[in-house]
Amino acid sequence: MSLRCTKLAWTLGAVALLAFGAACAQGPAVTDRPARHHDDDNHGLIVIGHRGASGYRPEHTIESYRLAIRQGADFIEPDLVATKDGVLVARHENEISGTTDVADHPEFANRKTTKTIDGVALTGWFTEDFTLAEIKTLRAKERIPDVRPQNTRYDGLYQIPTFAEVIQLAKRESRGNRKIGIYPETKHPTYFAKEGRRIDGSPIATSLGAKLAETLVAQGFTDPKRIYIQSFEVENLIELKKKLMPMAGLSIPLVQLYDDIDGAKPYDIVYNVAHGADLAAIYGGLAEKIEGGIGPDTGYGSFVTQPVLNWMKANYASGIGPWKVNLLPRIALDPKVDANGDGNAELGTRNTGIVHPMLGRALKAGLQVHPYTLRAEESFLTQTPNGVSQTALAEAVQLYSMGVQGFFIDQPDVGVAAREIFLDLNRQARDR
Ligand SMILES: [Ca+2]
Ligand SMILES: [Ca+2]
Repeated sequence: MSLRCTKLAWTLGAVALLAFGAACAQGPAVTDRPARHHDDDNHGLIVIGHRGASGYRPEHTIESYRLAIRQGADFIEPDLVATKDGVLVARHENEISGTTDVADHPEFANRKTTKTIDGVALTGWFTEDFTLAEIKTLRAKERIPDVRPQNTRYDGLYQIPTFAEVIQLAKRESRGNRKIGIYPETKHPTYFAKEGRRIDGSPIATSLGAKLAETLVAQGFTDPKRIYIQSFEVENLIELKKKLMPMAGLSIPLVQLYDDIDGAKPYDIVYNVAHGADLAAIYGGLAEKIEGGIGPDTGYGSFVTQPVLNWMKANYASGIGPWKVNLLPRIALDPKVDANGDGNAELGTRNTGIVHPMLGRALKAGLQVHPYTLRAEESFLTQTPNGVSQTALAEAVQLYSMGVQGFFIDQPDVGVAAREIFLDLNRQARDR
C-alpha cells in the first residue's frame, strides 16, 4: 500500500480498511479479487474508471484501463476518435500532441497542421490523418505532467489502443460473476461526420456512431448491462437510438453528457442551426420542449427543465452526465488553501450548498445521473460550504448520498472505497 493510500485508508476507519486496502493496491502485485460488494449488493451504484485509471497511468492506454479494472471499476471509459482508415481508437481528442510522442517523430513532421474543431482552431497532429498502422508507431504520454509527475515514468511505453482492443480487454478481465463493462464516448461526431477534412482536403465523412455499433457487433460485445454510450452532442445519440442501433440489432443505454450549463452549447446544434439543417428531421419533438425552440442560443442550460428531461428519457436517453460543478455550484476562494499541507495552496473553490434542481428532475424522469469528473489531486478539490476541505473520497460519498448512481473518476480505487463506505454507513445495525 502506498503512503497516499495508507493515509487515505487511515481516515476510513477499521470497518472499510480491509476492503479499501485491496482496492487501493496497484501495480504488478495487485490481486484480481473483485471488491467485496461488487456483484450483488451494490444497489446499482457504479464506479466508472475515467480514461481508465488516469490518475495513475497515462490515460486511454490498455495499462490504464487494466489498472482501473483491478482497482474495482465496473466500467472503463474509452473516448473514441477515428483514424484515416476508419478505425476507432481511444484518445480524448483527435489532436494527439498532448497525449502522444507524435511531435518526436520526424517522419510525421509534415502532418502538423491547423484545423478548426468544434469552432476552436487547433494546431497539431490529427488522428484522421494517420492510418492505424502509423498510429501504432506512436507512444502515449501523460497529459498533465505538472499535476501527475509520477505518471511520466510511463511516458513512451504504451501504444494507442483500438476500441476493439479495449473491448477485448474487458472480456479478458471479466471473471465469474464480475463482468467488466465499457462506457465509450463519441468525440466530435459532427466534425467527423459532416464538417471535418483530412490534411489533403478530403472530407472525413465518418460516422463514429456507425463505427461504434459495427465494432460492438463484430466483437460480439452487445450486452446492454455492460455498455453505456455517451456523448456531449445530441444528434448522434438520437441517430444511434432511432436508426443505427436498430439496424445493428443493438439496444444499449445512451447517456447525454452536459458541458457547462452556463453558456456551453452542443456542437451539433451549433452546426445544424448555422447550416440551416432540417431540425425537425434531426431532433424530432425536442424543439417543442425547449423553451423558445432550437436556435442559435440553445445551450446545455436549455436541457435542464423537466419537460426536456422527460422527453430525453422517452425518446433516447437512459441517463445524463452532468458536470459536477453544475450540480454543486462553487465560488472561488481567494487566497487558495493548502489542504494537504505540502506547502502549495491549490484548493481554490468552496461549494455554495446549492444543489441544482436538474438532479431531482433527472431522477424524477427516471434518468440515471453519472456526473464527471472526480479527481483526487488538490487543485481539483473543493470545500464544503462550512469550510471543510474535501477529499475526492468524501466528494464521492456525498454524490452517492445525493442520489447519483455513479460517477467518472480518475482514481477508481477511491471511488470503490467511497461506495464501500457509503453502503457501510447506511447498513443497519442488525446487519453489521
Ligand atoms: Ca470521456
Ligand atoms: Ca497543497
